[in-house]
Amino acid sequence: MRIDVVTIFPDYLAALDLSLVGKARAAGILDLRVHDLRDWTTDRHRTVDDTPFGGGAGMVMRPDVWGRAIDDVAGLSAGTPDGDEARAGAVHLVVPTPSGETFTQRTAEALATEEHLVVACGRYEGIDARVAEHYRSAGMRVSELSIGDYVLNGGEVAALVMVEAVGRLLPGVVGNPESLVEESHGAAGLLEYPVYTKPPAWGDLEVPDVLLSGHHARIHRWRRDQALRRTAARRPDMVRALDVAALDRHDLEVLAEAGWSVVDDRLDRAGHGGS
Ligand code: 6GU
Repeated sequence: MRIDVVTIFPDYLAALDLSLVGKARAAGILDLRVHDLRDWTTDRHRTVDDTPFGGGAGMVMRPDVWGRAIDDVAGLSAGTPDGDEARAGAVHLVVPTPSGETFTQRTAEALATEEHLVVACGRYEGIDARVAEHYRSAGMRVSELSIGDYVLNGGEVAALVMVEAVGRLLPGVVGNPESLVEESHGAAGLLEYPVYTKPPAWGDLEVPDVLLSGHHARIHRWRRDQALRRTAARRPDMVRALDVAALDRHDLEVLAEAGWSVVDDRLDRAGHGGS
């Protein structure tokens, strides 16, 4: 996979040289290129922003500078002549923005199947809205994505989050693909169960006996119970999204103990039921 990140703060992305993503790059699994947006400015001051039409606070990033940058890293020639349609269709443009759709593990999985991502990091009040509109019209897939309901100063930290979440899903990046299966926000729709290692007693805190028992079926059941309890306690939104048909009788007992019961084929907090 190739990922081009365009930003006015390329140094912010230096962390991607480290750890797992760094290894993926070294192994040739990920071709990650970080670019300075100012390389596509044409004026002496290397201006990337201007005041918003209609007034208001802050600055907006100029579409002409972004257009040159994206055309260049996407391999499009300026003026969109023949052949560019196919190239535009091969690229998925990701624009981190707090006003985007929520980036989730499902989004990461979808993006991990792409051949070429271009990540356009905005600063200030954002990027002129014509940029996303233009590339959609040109046949590029464009995803405006938020990493959560809080405000950052720019798209760089969100880009780090997205590149790491996508990068670790590329075949060969995570050493043991099994570790991708049971983790939180996987297909089961549950948070991960608590984990323990040596020593078996730390002060007066002991590892639950079942985990030392070697009884794999019981360990599996205990972990699932813990995942259900944790999810019930911490993420009511995830409990409501569970497919009731995929839960067994024991799952429903654990959820009932945690205050959740089935009402009209959906889980609801006991006593808050439907119509
Ligand atoms: Cl993608 N950008 C900014 N600036 N703030 C955010 C965000 C993105 N996601 C959540 N907050």
